[in-house]
Amino acid sequence: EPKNVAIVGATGAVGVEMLQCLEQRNFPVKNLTLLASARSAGKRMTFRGAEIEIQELTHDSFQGIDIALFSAGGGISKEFAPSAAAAGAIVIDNSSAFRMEDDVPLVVPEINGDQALKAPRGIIANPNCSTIITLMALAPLHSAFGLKSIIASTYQAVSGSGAQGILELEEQIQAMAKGDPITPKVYQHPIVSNVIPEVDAFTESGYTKEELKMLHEGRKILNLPELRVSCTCVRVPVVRSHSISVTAQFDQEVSVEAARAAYAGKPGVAVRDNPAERLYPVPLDTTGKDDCLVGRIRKNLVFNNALDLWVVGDQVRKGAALNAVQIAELL
Ligand code: 2RA
Repeated sequence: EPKNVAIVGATGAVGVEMLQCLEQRNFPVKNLTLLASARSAGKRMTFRGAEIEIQELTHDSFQGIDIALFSAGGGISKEFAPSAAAAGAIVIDNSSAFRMEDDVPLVVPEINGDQALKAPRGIIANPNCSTIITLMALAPLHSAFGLKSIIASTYQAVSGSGAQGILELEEQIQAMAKGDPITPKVYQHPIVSNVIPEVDAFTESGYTKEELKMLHEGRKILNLPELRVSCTCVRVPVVRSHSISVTAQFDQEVSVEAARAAYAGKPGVAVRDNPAERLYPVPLDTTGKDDCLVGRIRKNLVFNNALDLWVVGDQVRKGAALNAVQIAELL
């Protein structure tokens, strides 16, 4: 029956997309509460043709809320998610704040949706966008051949840095066109006509937090504690879709035909793979769309029982907002 839903971080790139997903998927919303910082309070957003005024987020914002979708950064989630849960809401959190907590399920509905029904703290975590998109391509292959290891390089859209990232790329494209100087604000280097091998903070290991998310979240979501993952995450001048180049090793013999067949009937992912027709996934084709696309499937030339593939998906949608709304639909 209809639910009272709150979006925390309603004005952010993901928050806006969450509202659109609720609307487009006809989620049974009784009342929609939009919560954001004091700076955004008072602004209005439109939901199902009606204007809704944004309210300032406080610890008392969750009375009567059934489902609270959070996408306002880890700090806000850490501070306010417990209050939302205490008020009786189920929290679906897009930040990394709770993902690795043992009593918080980390859910991609098409892969481990049943976990969403076991949320003892009233908090369910949405995985990192590049992890979701990569696993949408690997889960069907894991079922078919038994996944052992992943070597991945990501090509991550600037939307992963939020609206500010999209603005930075747009501004720098203009500046470059006019021959104006380029002063990076969001990233360490110019992102226009460049690629930056630094997503999230560096750790002692030399890997960034983003690269380690693929390892730790991949193990938890697939329930494969021995899964080996080595990942390089790169920011590229693309607006909204992440692309990932993957080499995956399996327990069993693999073939391209069997791999393509493994995707048949799998929701949320589709094969676009026909080299003769120069058909393969590209970011502009997945932007604004629900499905992740997989192509360039071929047997790896170095390792046994290994496949190379290329997967692309909309970072704001399936990488964040859509996945969160799909978890809400499971509830
Ligand atoms: C990024 N995955 O792309 C991170 C957070 N969305 O920056």
